[in-house]
Amino acid sequence: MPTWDLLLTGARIATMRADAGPWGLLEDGALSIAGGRIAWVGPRAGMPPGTAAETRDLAGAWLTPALIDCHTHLVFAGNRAAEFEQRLKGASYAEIAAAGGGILSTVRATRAADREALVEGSARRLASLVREGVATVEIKSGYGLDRDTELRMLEAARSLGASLGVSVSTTFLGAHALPPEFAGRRDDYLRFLVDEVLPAVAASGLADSVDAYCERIAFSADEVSGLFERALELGLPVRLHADQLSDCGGAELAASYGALSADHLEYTPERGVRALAAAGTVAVLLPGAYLTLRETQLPPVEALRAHGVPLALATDCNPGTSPLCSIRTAMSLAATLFRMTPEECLAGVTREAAKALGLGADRGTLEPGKRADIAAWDIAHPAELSYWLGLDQLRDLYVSGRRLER
Ligand code: DI6
Ligand code: FE
Repeated sequence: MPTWDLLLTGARIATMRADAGPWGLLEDGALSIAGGRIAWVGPRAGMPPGTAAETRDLAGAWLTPALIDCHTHLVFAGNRAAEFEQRLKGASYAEIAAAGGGILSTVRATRAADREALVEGSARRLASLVREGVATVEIKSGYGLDRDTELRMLEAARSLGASLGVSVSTTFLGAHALPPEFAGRRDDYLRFLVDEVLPAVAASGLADSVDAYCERIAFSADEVSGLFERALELGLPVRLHADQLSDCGGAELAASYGALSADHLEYTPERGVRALAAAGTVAVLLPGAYLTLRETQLPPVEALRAHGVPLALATDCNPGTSPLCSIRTAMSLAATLFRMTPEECLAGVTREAAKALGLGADRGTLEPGKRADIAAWDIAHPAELSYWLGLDQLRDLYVSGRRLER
């Protein structure tokens, strides 16, 4: 007879298994946990005999996979509220960037912050996500743009995860902007990234993937290619900020390198969508940036759906284009602005977000063998998770089978 560490009963369960009908739904379900993993999940009536060290009756609460925010820049110093005011008065994001503000203003603040200051200043943003049921967060570097500050950001990201008891997937985003000391010397900066910074990042083991900002105001497809080739040589998977402000061929570029994800995609044309589908690259949609920039070009949701591209959702939490520290709000925005269904929204922050991080086999659905990262909700139906704006409905969050104190 199996012995379990914890048995949860009396729950309604949205397993989010892709092969188990809408929401992967189980009424009157039970779920058992052993060694931090899901041991069994199904209707209570079909539960095999076993003994549990602890049993909890959830009295009708809903269980879903813990949420995953698969695209954030939440480690940085300072903020850009002043720039926000300028934009409200009519200045564009690109104009502010061209005048040395934008990303570079956060770079100045971040370079001046030591590791403790970065951790302390970013903890509240991560805590906001965790309070909403997020147990896995991707965090990018990209506000250092020199070797030491990039490494310091990645260290800060890792230590934040450890101190809040959640799991952090780190991404090196050295190709985010051209730093001032390389002004007019783009090729030199790319060579510096490829020859010096990327190898140091790979050797440090501090990054799980490599990202780049492919955009007219950032780096071209050609420039990104050299970086991606080196990343793959060093054994690091890639992902891309693609086609956010213009069609730069970003989706096709990401697909051609077998990227884990291509993110934003507002300006991606049909051929880009087809390339993502063929490569199995996850499309990560970021409605917080769409909202904040008052964008009007919608990402090609229907085409992505029609071609079977996996659709994930994330906050893009960053000080410039998406000061959003709420994954629940991202879900609601994706439903209202992008017309994603509530089920697609929940899949987008669980199963598909796990895929975007290369963690699809380990988490993102409730099934035996996966990590027991589970959210318990006081809701009547999981569609509510994409419906309310700003309502705290989380009852409990389990990370690797242990209830997180919030
Ligand atoms: N992600 C990014 O990296 C850029 N836009 C986006 O959605 C810019 C971030 C920033 O302005 O700091
Ligand atoms: Fe981003």
